[in-house]
Order: sequence, then structure tokens, then C-alpha cells
Amino acid sequence: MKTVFSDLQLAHAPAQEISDGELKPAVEIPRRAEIVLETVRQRKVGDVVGSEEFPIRPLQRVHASHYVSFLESFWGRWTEAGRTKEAFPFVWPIRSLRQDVEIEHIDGLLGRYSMDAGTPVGEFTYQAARASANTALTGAKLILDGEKSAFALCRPPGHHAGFDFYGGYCFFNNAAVAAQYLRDYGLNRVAILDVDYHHGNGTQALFYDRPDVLFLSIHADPKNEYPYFLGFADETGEHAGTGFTRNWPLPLGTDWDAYTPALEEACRWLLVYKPDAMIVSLGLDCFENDPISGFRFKSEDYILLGQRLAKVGVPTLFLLEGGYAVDALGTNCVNVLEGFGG
Ligand code: SP5
Ligand code: ZN
Repeated sequence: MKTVFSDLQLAHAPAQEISDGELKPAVEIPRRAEIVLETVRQRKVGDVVGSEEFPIRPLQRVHASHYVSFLESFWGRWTEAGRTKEAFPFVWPIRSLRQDVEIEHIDGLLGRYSMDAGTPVGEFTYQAARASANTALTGAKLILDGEKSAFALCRPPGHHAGFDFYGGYCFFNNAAVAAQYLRDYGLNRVAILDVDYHHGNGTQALFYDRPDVLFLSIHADPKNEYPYFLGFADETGEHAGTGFTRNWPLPLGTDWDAYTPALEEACRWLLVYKPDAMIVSLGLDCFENDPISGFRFKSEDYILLGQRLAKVGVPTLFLLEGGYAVDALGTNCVNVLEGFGG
């Protein structure tokens, strides 16, 4: 299977993040992508191809234009305001505050366009996020061209980002952008299976009222894990999308054996839905040694995951999401791809 990658994705290099009430070293770092790429090459997964450049239009099919512009212009405005380090929001327009005012101040804008304070924005964040979306789009194009599988080595990740907000280390929703592109260029039904440890709130929200993109997510129960406010079992879609979202929140400590019933159910939904293509939001943070997560996958379990997904039997675009145990990330990721085969 081909891997898609762009060097530009490495330019987003956050130093610190806010987590557990402290400024800590950032975990969503360029080394993540490098080690995955190195392992793809060492274990000869297949050719590595560069990301194509795409116009802004496919991004705007998913994200608000004013949100894309905010990210594009952010660093200039931030530095004009005399700020020099990476940015964190600290105030949000929640209930009882006004939603209808035009925001000019950069600190107001940061709150308007973010969902958390754990996602640093730096000088090259926009460029890297654009490149990451282009990586996903290039992968989607491979599927449209008839490849049975492809791996988009995306970074920064995407599944927490929504219509007009960033968060959870995500800026553009790569899976959603790829899914919409597949729809726009001829596929009738697309499924997204999100196996990242965290619920893919952005992806779910983007397709919540649509039957043409099935969203399935298996993740840590939001009652005790980020993103806390979405990803519960009773969220199954709305309006025309009723029944086309499914969530499997699982308890902390879940290992492969406890995970498989949910995976089997998700695969049954895929068989019933019969998508023309499937996008796998491939987070590798269910791993036992992940520094921010609480599941107990072993490296070998990721081979089994790949094998199970192959049995679904539809063209599949893998797309990297989270996973922060950097030393094992390449092994775990390539285990899925090898297990899948092709
Ligand atoms: C794409 C992705 O995986 N994003 C994850 C964003 C998680 N952000 C919140 C992290 C909270 C960390 N809490 C750590 C508790 C263990 N010390
Ligand atoms: Zn995650």
C-alpha cells in the first residue's frame, strides 16, 4: 500500500501544552511523523509519495471560510500584538456570553475558534495543517483512482477539529475533508471508523445530520476522558442522519479482548451500510504505554486490528490521528498496515 507524506507537516513543532494544570512538554510533535515514516520505509510497506497541493476549496467544503482565514492570518496578528511564543486561548464564549458580537481582539478570536487550551498554535501551524489536509486528500485521490488501500501519514491530526474550531491537537479535520472529497468526486456512501482512543467529536459533528457518511467511533468513555462533552452511546445522529452515527464508549483499562466486541459490532454496521470506501481514523493511543491515555493494547494487537479491518473488504484509506508513545508509534502503526495487507 502507498503512503502519502509531506515534509511541510513537520513545521508545526509545539514546545509546550497545558495539561493536568501544568505547562508540560508537547506530546504531538514532529518526531511522531518521522518515526512512522522511518518504519514504513524499513518494513517496506510500499512506495512513499508526496502530498499533492490542493486548492482551499476542499477544505471549505468542511470548514467555515472565516475559520480557515483565522488560522491563515493568525500568526501575523499574534506577532503584531507583540506576542512571540506559541498561543493558548484562555476565555471562551460560553452560555450567557454574547455569540453575536464581531470579535477583533486576538485573545477573543482564539477563544472563539478553539475548544480547549491544550492545543498550541505556532508560526507554522497553518502551513502544517494545510499540508496534513493535502496528505489526506492525496490519499483520497488514490482511492478514487482505484487503489484498494492507502495510508495518509497526516500530522497534525484532525478528528477533534470541527466546522469552525480547533482543539485536541487538531486544526483541519483530515478525515472529514477526505470523506467529503470522496463524496464530491463520485462515491455515494463513505464510512469513517475512528479507532483513536479519544472520541472524534469534530468528525461526528460534521456529519451528524447526514446519511451519506457513516461515523463509527470506539473510544474511552467521555465520562472520564477528553473530550468529556461528546461521544456517549446515545448519540446516534439526527434528522436525515438518524442512525448513521454510532459510539462505543469503553472504560479505562480496556485491553484488546475487552475491545473486540465493540469492534465486531462496528464491523457489522459496516457490512450493513456497504460503503463505497472506508476511512479509518487511525489513532494509536489505545497502546498500553501511551503517556496520556488509559487503554492497554499491546503492539501485537495492532496486527489483529489490521487483519480484522481487511475482512470488511472495502477500499480503505488509513489516516493517522493520535498516538503519543513515540518509540512504539512506528511499530504500532505499521502493524496495522501490515495486518491489513495489500
Ligand atoms: C488527536 C488526539 O489524540 N488528541 C488528543 C487530545 C487530548 N488532549 C487532552 C489531554 C489530556 C491529558 N490528560 C492526561 C492524563 C494523564 N496524566
Ligand atoms: Zn487520541
